Order: sequence, then C-alpha cells, then structure tokens
Amino acid sequence: MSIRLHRVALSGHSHRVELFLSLLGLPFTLVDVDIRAGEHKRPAFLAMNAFGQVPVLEDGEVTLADSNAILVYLASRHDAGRRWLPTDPVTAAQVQRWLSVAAGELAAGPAAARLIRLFGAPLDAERAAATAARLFGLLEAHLADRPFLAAATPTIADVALYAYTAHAPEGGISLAPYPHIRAWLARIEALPGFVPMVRP
Ligand SMILES: N[C@@H](CCC(=O)N[C@@H](CS)C(=O)NCC(=O)O)C(=O)O
Repeated sequence: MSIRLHRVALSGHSHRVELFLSLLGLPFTLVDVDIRAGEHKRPAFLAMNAFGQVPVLEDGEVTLADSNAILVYLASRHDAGRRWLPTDPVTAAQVQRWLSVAAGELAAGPAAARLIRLFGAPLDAERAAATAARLFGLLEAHLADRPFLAAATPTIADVALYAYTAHAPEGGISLAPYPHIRAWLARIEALPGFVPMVRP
C-alpha cells in the first residue's frame, strides 16, 4: 500500500501533512496539484475532495481531505505508540484545542496575511495582522514555560501550527517580538525527520 499526498508546495496546510509523514518515517509520494491551472476544481480532484482544496491523502483504499483530519488519521493509524496523539482524555482534548486554533486563528491571521502578500488574495490585511498579533501574543505566553503546545513531547498540535507560524514573515508578520515562539520553532526543526516548507 502506498501513500500519496496531493499538495501545493507553498501551502502550509499541505506542508503540515508532509512534515508529519516525514516525522513518522513513512514512505510517501508527493503529487503536485496545479492550482494556478485550476486542477483542484476539476472533476478528478473534486472526486477526492468536494471542497476543491489541497491537501488530499491517499493511503491504499483510504482517501482523506482536510489537513488536521489527515494528521489525526495518520497518528491513529501509523503511530502505534500514540506519541503524537496521546489517548488520555485531557491531553487528547488539549491537542484538539490547538487543531481548532490551527483551523481558526492561525488560518485567519498569519496564513491569511501570507495569502494577501504572496498571492494577492482579496482579504482584509489589517484584520489578518490583528488576528496574528493576538494569536502570537497568546502563543508566546503559552510557550513561556513549556516545550511543546499540548504535552511535554511533540504532538500533532505542534505539527499543525508549525508552517504558518514559521512562515509568518512572508506575510509581513515579524517573529522578532516572540522569542519563546522562535525557540519552539527551533525545537520542531531539530526533530528527526523534520522537512522545511519551501520559501517563495
Ligand atoms: N481546512 C482545509 C483548508 C485547506 C486550504 O485552505 N487549502 C488551500 C491551499 S493552502 C486551497 O486548496 N485553496 C484553494 C481553494 O480554496 O480554492 C485543510 O486544513 O486542509
């Protein structure tokens, strides 16, 4: 059974899945989706994800969309020790809390600011910057006295928040005021199997 990740190289949502596959040491094939040509809105792609978005994962008979859902699947299916998605109820809930932040404030703040700056997305730049500032202030305080977001060891929460935080400067959001966030990013980058997202 082979794993295929349909992705866009500059997409942080795609990168979080690529990063986790690599951290798990799983063999996989990257399939580049030509988003500029509208490939993600054509029937073949919509059959895999009716929302017409990357990433999509194929693992044998299983086809899944949504980056955070894919992280949950991979952690449940391919990490027998459940190190990346602990099963105890409180830690599992803490992980989910950060996955919600990844789909919420992270997407609306730093990721949106980057979409505006890099791709000219018609979004509200001031609002994205304000959302990013609030999020990074909260994240900085949260990481002041803990190494990772949801547990003493890294979990899929850290994987989910990594790319759009690390690449926030591409959207004009500086990480200079946030030393605890930068130290956390460096801890993730030091993990065996870490792969960076390309820079534009
Ligand atoms: N909730 C989705 C969001 C994915 C997403 O926003 N993908 C973007 C690229 S980063 C995309 O495919 N955009 C094209 C579109 O929405 O038409 C996830 O976590 O996978």
